[in-house]
Amino acid sequence: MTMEEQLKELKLKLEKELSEIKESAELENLRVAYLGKKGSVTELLKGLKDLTNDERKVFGQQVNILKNEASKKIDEYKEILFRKAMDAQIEAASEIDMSVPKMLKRGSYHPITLVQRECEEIFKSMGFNVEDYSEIVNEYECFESLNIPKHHPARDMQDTYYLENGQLLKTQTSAAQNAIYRKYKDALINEGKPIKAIFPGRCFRNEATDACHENTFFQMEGVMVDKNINISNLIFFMKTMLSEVFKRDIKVRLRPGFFPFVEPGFELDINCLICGGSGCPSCKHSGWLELCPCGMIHPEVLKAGGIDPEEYTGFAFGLGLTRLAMMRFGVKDIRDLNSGNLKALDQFTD
Ligand code: FA5
Repeated sequence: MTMEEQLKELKLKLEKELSEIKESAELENLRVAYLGKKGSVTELLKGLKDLTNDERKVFGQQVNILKNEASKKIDEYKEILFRKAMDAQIEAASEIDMSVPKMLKRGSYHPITLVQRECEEIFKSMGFNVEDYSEIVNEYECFESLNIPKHHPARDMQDTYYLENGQLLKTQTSAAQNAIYRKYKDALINEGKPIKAIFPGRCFRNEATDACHENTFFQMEGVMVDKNINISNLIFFMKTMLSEVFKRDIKVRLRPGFFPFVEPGFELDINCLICGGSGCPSCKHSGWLELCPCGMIHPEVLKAGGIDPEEYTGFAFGLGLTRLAMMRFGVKDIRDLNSGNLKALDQFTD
């Protein structure tokens, strides 16, 4: 076969083989087979030495053209294969939700969220509005409007984090009471609509943590104001809420409690469900857990909210939502709830 025929055949063979290639590994083999040290084109170049000077000039040029063309085509093909691979990857990726971490199973609600929602549903079914309130408040909202003037010793029990502008992180959901009274007082006074509201929220206190105390925890405040509201109304709502949450009879006790914004004031404790009442770290070994202080709203607090205490009375309670979640899900240490440890948390939920 003449050199010319060999060139022609090689060119056709290369084009055919290139068109059949599907993967870049095959393409690399082809490059070696044609352009490698022992490749067909390289062999042709080596054969030039046996030709005459004139022949070498002509064919040398043609072999070099073939070599450059082959190299260019192989590069072009490489680019085509790369694009195809990228398209396939993009198509596969579009079926995946990239925002979901690959290793995690489907998320679940935090135990406190679940208990909060349950309580909200219970109170909504009894005609209460659910209100939202900010975590950063001022001293008037958190203390003064609640009958706790500056330098009152009750402030010592609720040290918190103060901002440079004088605002503070709220220590209790009671901080929203004044705003709620002001929001609904006109409807109460002019239309005779009782104020019935709950307001769950995160609270902050600068205090040492243990199995039943956190520096950041949730409470859910509830208030009802109307004519002739009394302690039996308060006890009815407390009992209904607890029996709905626990779906069984729970032993509770009511004892006197001091809060400057209620008169009289009570501490509502529940029998510790972790130890059954025998005493454990979760209940500070007392068998009882302080869950929901409550009482009849102090006349000064109603006055500060624009409501005449001679005409209206009301009750307020401050449910410890985080502690309720502990009891509901059998969480022995309150700190697990803020730990962000999924292994600890997802055992309590589906
Ligand atoms: C109050 O915060 C009052 N504002 C509650 C109140 C509202 C009384 C309306 C009367 C009328 P106390 O500081 O006891 O009260 O907290 C209320 C509940 O929040 C406690 O019973 C407890 O369940 C929960 N709680 C308080 N401190 C912590 C804490 N450090 N960690 C977890 N839960 C806490």
